[in-house]
Amino acid sequence: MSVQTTTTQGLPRFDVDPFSEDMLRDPFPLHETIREAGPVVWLERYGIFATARFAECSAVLKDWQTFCSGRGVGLTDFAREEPWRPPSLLLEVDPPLHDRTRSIVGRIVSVGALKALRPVWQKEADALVQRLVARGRFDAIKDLAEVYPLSVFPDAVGLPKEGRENLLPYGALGFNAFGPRNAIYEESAAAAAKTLEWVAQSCGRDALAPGGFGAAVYEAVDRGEASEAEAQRLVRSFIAAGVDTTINGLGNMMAALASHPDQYALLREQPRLVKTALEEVLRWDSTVQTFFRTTTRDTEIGSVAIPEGSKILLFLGAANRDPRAWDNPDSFDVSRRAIGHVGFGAGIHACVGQMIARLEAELILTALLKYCSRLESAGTPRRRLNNTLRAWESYPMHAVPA
Ligand code: 8QM
Repeated sequence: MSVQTTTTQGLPRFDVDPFSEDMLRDPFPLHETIREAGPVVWLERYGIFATARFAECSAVLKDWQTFCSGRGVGLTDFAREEPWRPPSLLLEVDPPLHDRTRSIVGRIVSVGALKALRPVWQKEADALVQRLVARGRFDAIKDLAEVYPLSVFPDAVGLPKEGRENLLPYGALGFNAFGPRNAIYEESAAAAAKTLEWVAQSCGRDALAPGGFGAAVYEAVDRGEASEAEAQRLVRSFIAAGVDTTINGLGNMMAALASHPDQYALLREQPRLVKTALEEVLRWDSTVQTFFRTTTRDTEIGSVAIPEGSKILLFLGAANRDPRAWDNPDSFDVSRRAIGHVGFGAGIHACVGQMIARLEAELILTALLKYCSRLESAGTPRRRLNNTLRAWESYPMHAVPA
């Protein structure tokens, strides 16, 4: 990979822009270059530190006292610049506030709380997959990955039926906003301008259907655990974090399977591998590619001095392919023990909704294995570029009925 590297006092320095369209389209060569250059590097373009190694990413994620989230988990330092929206009360705050909000939401999406949803979501997954397999040819993104989460998740939150077309542009903006204010960001900001009002309205107590995740947040208000304004912002987190992530995770799963027919065949033979396969998808093609932290004090990573107030970019997708942590990291192997990857983060901010994401993916994959004997790519896939998410715009597929 031909990117400029210089080194001062043991710190490799790069001029490359990881958020350029070329790098987002194929980030893996850059990941390897940065990972091999050292435990921490300096990105001249943005004046920030970065790490692409597993041990360093994990250590940073687990040390919330030194590497805080309250100054934003994107490139923008909230201590210097206005965030594009009021900060998330889960993602962009530190303890003690974080622990209170996290425990409210954690209870709402716990394994026990999701039990009742499984049969409903399973019926929906079976019907959708059966329909697509009967058709034979379909677009794994437009017809499946974008359809399934939208058919189950907004109802579970209790969002209004009207206006759900706002969810995708809002989510795309949210994830682009963690990156720089480049053309990708500006385009999605323009496309999402009209969604902000609907999102704010839909997070209010009166907009939410009884029995859903949203209403459960307001029950916490009624018990005195949060204020009405906090509840509105916590419901916003379901919208911001729960839609695009699962859509693109499912899309990446479909792409991984269609491009690895041997692995699909292995799953058909050994369906007990479904759960490990889902973790392997997240390791091999991490939906959330990057997050940032900000240092609260002078510190060190791998004997590199990091001053207080520094932004550090964590290449989660690269960490998940670090040869120091994984054998044959670039090979997609559904029988691998991929648990422990940082695709859901790590530490106190580890994805609170991960059981929802896993449930959706498990139900779709199980239905596929039941109804489809072979899954093949059937045309040229097209990428969707996003500053944070690994995403497909379109992925034509052909399914052979079982
Ligand atoms: C990313 O708004 C939020 O609370 C929020 C938004 C995005 C995420 C998490 C939380 C990690 C999926």
